[in-house]
Amino acid sequence: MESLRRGFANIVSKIRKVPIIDEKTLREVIRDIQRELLKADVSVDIILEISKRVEQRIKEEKLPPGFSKRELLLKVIYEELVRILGGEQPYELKIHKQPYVMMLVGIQGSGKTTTAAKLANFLKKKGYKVGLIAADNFRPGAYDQLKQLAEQVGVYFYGDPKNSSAIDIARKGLDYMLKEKVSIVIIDTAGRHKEERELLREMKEMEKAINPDEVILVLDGTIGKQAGPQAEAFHSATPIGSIIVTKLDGAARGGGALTAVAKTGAKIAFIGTGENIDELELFDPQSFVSRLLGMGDLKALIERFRAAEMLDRKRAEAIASGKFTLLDMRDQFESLRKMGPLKRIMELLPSGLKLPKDFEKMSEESIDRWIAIMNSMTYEELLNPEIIDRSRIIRIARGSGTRPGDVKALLIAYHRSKKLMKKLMRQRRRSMRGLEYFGV
Ligand SMILES: Nc1nc2c(ncn2[C@@H]2O[C@H](COP(=O)(O)OP(=O)(O)OP(=O)(O)O)[C@@H](O)[C@H]2O)c(=O)[nH]1
Ligand SMILES: [Mg+2]
Repeated sequence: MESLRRGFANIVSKIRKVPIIDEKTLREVIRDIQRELLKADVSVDIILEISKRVEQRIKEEKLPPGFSKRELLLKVIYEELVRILGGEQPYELKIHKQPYVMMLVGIQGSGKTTTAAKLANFLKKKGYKVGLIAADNFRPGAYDQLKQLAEQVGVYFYGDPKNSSAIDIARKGLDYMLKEKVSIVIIDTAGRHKEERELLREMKEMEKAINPDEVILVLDGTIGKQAGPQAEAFHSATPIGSIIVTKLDGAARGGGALTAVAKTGAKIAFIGTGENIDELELFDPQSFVSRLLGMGDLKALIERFRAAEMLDRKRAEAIASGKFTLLDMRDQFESLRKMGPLKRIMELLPSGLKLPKDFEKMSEESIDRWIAIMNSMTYEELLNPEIIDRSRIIRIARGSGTRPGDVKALLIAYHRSKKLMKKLMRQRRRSMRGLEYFGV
């Protein structure tokens, strides 16, 4: 995964360095992302999907005030990578009964036995009383391998190298664990068959006989996107509760395995990142992507976006309840500026119309200044102008290259408009009642 990390770190630093995010840089960035994902063995359809979505979202999504296009691009890349890795909801271990029985399945050499011990170690550290059962009576040495690991971790163990029936071993093992009041039992199975079909059939049999609470598929991360079809084959034989992808340390194709598996809809619970007993991690797409992009401040950026999105919802509520905010005022000024020169707009108005005094004094420059002031405010300030105190006024003035007096004048005008709007709303409501009569 190291090369993928380096690749994405380069993309991020490029996004931070380019002077502007225009169409050309966007195309370049998307091409860089494609190249990295291709190197990681991510399948072409997933790569095309992510490229299309990044491009589309950058074009269509509106930029909340106080954010740059650069930040939006980082956020979109982050979110799209999280999405292809399984989304924001990570796997959750739900131990709902005792003993809770987990059965590990997977093809030969995928890392079942090692992972069984790692998982036992992980759960023991969480405070559970854990037991391991060696239901692999096929591979010579399988029993000793797990027994040794169980001793190393310090958990309960059951196995019987003389018994030729794996199902019988599992049953007897469960009896033993029940007697010992073990709370989580992990059953290690054989991955003997090169032929997948035969293995799937056996797995089904074992599953029926033991009825485990969770079947965990162990997949070798070095096989890349092939992990997808393999996960699907297993899943159609027995519903897979969760997946563990192993050997992600140094696996250049790890990204391919993770995205292919996530696409099947199965939850990746853990990833194996080394041969040692403690090299198992709960898989959380969000923290995985944060690390991949190598940015500690990314989380803060995403949180700022989330906050802005929440304020967006609040704004919708404010509009629905008829509250007039600085955002509305800015919208009005902006559309006024788009209409053309002020003088011409004035000429178009009916001659007898008496304009408010403020309006007559207004010039293009003063409107632009007010827009600049409002652009220097945070979204929260625009929505709740009441919170703008002295220190905020000074900051806003500095940010917009104006004087604090200008900011104050704007706030006074806002309060006057707000009162006026209230009055107008009341009048309109009254006259609406009249208009209803005419079917308007
Ligand atoms: N680098 C690395 N090696 C791993 C990881 N997980 C397992 N291995 C290695 O992969 C090899 C096979 O692991 P096992 O746990 O024996 O695999 P298995 O699925 O039980 O194999 P069978 O019992 O033959 O089906 C061993 O050499 C492990 O040390 C991992 O996350 N990283
Ligand atoms: Mg094994």
